[in-house]
This record gives sequence, structure tokens and C-alpha cells, in this order.
Amino acid sequence: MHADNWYILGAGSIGCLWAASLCHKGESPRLILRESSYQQFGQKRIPLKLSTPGQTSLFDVDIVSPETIDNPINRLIVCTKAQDSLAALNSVKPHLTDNCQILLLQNGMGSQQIIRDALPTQTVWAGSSTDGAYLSSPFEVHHAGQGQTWIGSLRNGQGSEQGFNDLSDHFRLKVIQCNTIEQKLWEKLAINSCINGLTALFNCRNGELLDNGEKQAWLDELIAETCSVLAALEIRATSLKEKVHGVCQTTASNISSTCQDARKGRVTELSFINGFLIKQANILGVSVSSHNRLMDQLSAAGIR
Ligand code: KPL
Repeated sequence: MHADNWYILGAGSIGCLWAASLCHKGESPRLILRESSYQQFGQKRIPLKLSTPGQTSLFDVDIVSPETIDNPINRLIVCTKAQDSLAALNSVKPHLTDNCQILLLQNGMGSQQIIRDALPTQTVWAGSSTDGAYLSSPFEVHHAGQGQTWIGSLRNGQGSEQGFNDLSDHFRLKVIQCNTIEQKLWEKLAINSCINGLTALFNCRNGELLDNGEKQAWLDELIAETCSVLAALEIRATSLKEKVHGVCQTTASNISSTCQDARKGRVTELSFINGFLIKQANILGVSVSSHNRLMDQLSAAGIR
């Protein structure tokens, strides 16, 4: 395995955060852009700016498109939105080595499992992250909230070998390997399924959901239904209500990722968050009428 053969698919906030963090570690990741975005840049090496409260660093990073990749990919981090990840991966599939290690960093669930099944020979990992990052302009990423990223293989028995072990040391992001990544993905999905859609519908900040009124009542119904789905799936989820209210308090001034997408008129990741939860509930025969009402009202408001 080439030590420096890192590719990152997607140059949004998470793609840029990971690319800059790998550069900081001394690696030379290449950022894969879609053909149309790639064509907009005259130069194929771009300055990537990483800002944290109190410090700014600049790195030079190679950009490529699926058409211009000229060596086999053996380590790939997929940082596109959930709904774009399969098509993005298919665009680079001819370049993946058979034992390529792939790390998927999408919100929600469903997209990771589709990709795992589409790539039977490669080792597919998923990550669940609490890092907060945003782009102020292309290739200018702000690491606003230091969190942690749990990573684990999506295929039983795989991933304990080399994989992404080297992400655990001398890396500015906190990466923790775990054998229960599906549990971690569910824990995050559970919280996002209660907060994100509601903030998009009411076009409000996370903290405004705790209004002791209509929003909070709906929030608490969503939490109760989510708990029932998790219980039916036998997924451990203690004190979801305290956790969700806690996230609303600690991120009170945040505009959730879904609300940001809705404001920009972009397709949100809700079909991989609430949509995935509703699908599981239907299979299990658990009633999720508040989640259904939320999705119906979002779609009536033109938020997909
Ligand atoms: O993960 C988030 C998101 O915006 O997607 C929360 C936790 C709601 C923070 O804004």
C-alpha cells in the first residue's frame, strides 16, 4: 500500500476538513471533484485554508476529477452527501484496487449499506462524527467545533487489519475505532431525526426547538417514537430525551445542516435520516405518526 495514496471524494466542509487534517499529518491527499467543478479551476493544485478558533493554516492540495485520476486508489474517504454518494463512488470505481479501504462519512443511514453491498471485495468502513465544520468559500474550511469520529468496518470480521489504524495517532481529528459502528450511526441518526427536520420546517436555530410550546411538544413526540423504533430494533439508546434536549442546548445558536440545505434550496439528507427510520418502523409495525406528519409537512413546504 502506498503510504501517501489518500483520495477524498467531495470538497464540501467535511471533505476539506479531512483533506487539510491529512496534510497537517504530513500526508498528500488528493481531492476528487466532479468533472464540472474541476473544469472551473485553471490550476490543478489549490491552496486549502483551515481555520480553527485562533489559528489559520494553509496547505497545497492536488485536485483531480474521475477522468484525470492517474493511479490506483487504495484509500478513499467519501465525503459527499448521502444522496450523492453511490453515484460519486461509481464515477471512481474503475480506479479502486480490490483491497481498497473505503471510509464513508455520510449522515444518516442507508447509503452506507447500499455502497457496502455494491463493493463486495473492498473493505468498507463507516464513520459517525460530531465535528462541526463549515466552508466560508470554496476550499476555506472552518473547524468550528472539535468533536470525535467513530469509525468501524461495515462487514463483520473486516477492518481489524491495517485499515485506518494510522488515523489514531498524530492526527488533529479525534478518530476512535469501534466494533459497533451501526450502534453509533443509529445513536446519531436518532438525535438528528428529532432535531434536523423540525428546524428546517420552522426555519429556526436548534435552541429554538425548546420553546415550551408547539415545537417542543412535537420534538418530544418525535423522541418518544424514535425510542420505540430503537427498542423494537433492540438498539441500546438510554436517555434519548436528555440527549436531544442537551444537543439543542449546547448547539442552541447552530443552524442545523438540514435547515442550511433547505435555506439554500438543496436536497436535504432527510430521506437517509427520518426516511430510514420510517422505513424500519414500517417493517417492524411501529407507529411513527409524528415522523410521518413532519415529512409530509416538509414536502408540502417544498423541502425534500
Ligand atoms: O448534527 C447536527 C446537524 O446539524 O446535522 C446537529 C447535532 C443537529 C447540530 O446542528
